[in-house]
Amino acid sequence: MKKTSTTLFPPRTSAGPPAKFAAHFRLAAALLALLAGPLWIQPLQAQPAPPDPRPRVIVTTDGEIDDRCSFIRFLTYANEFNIEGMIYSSSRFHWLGHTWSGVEWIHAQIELYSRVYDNLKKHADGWPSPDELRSKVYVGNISNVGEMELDTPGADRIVKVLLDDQPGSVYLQAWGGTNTIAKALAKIQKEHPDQMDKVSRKAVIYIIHDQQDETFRKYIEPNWPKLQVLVSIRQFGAIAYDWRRLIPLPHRIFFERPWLVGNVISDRGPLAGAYESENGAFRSEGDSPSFMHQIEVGLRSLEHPSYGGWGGRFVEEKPGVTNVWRDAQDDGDVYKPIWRWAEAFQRDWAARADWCVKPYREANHPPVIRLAVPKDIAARPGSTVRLSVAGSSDPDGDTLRYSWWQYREPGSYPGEVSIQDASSATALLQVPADAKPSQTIHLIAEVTDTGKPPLTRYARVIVTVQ
Ligand SMILES: [Ca+2]
Ligand SMILES: [Ca+2]
Repeated sequence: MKKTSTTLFPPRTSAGPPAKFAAHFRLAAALLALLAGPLWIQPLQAQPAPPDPRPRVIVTTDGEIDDRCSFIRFLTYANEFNIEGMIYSSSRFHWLGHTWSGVEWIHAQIELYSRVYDNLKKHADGWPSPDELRSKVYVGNISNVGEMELDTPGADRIVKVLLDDQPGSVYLQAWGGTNTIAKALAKIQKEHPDQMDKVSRKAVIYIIHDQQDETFRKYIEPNWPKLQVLVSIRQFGAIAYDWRRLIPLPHRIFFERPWLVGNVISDRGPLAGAYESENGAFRSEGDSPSFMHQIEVGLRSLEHPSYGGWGGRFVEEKPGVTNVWRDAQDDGDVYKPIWRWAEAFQRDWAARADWCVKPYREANHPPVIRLAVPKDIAARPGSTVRLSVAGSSDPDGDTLRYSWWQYREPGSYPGEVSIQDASSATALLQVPADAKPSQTIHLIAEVTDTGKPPLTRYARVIVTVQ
């Protein structure tokens, strides 16, 4: 039973540093013991574990049927995040007493997760135990649409995480209204006004549709102008109820009944089996982009909202006024920043469903990308830039296929570039002679294995013209 870490960011265990680093620590300790004797060992052992590099995330959800679909996918990626909270919240569609799905369904899904947890651990490190997940479930502000007056355990949990001293961003996902998040921020504003700058730097809010209640536009936006907010107003629709109309045909088959039943729902255990499909076809997961944004697949999407990744791509709404980012368009299509990755993220999810039930050797695991050139490169117009992911590997020993392509929209050079050997691990970019200083060109290395289902990981190189 082979077990490897398939995450790019190894998880922290409570006993010490991430698994990949632990080996280095042990080796370093052994070498030091040989060289310098035991006196040197003591300070090394006393070093604190490095912080968990995974994104810290808090889900707030209104429990709609498509939230429940999204949550099943979320749990199959639970090892990719440092999950700090899963919080019931309201929306203009759902609140206590109004088409409300109750405050038990998250626990019910965690119960299903507990039945596949041991098998998931065969495939990757970092899975939270079911009890750890249960301890992070809270009831937030659910009494009415937009209610942000009551002190609730959910809002208090957000306050606690935002005020703590752990490094890194905290991603607050609004799968419903923003009212529980707004309540937490209002409490910080009232009781800890000196912490507002820190919280503005630390929190990132990802909102699915800004009209699920009025608390974002009426309270958060005017009171927290520096806080980064990504608002998916339309692009989430690509994988919501209207997916059949919005996803082009080559990608659409990964949402239709034959593919979904055959690759995700059927024979993949109780968690995937509980997916509330529409007669076997994809129903809707309008809220999934809010966490797919934080799955580390190599696209560097957390570095800047305009870069784009599995959770979509964004442009600044009111430059210089607020830090709010809204839907970008790729090729003039507001849905393309999501659906352009659909084949890859659906197949990736199918592999996760396999991980729920299959032994390591019978499931696929994604390639591990090794970027052999700097991720940021400065180059003169007319020059040739070497791009390389040579040395990338696959934990299953699969053959890798490569595709280098220009992601034109996030770059500021407006034209198309020529890439030589674009289907090889190492390619050559011809920087256009008419490129102007400070313009940027984004190059994506898409690396796909030959496993079943084929899995894709990426690297992004950003060339800045000198
Ligand atoms: Ca929702
Ligand atoms: Ca593989």
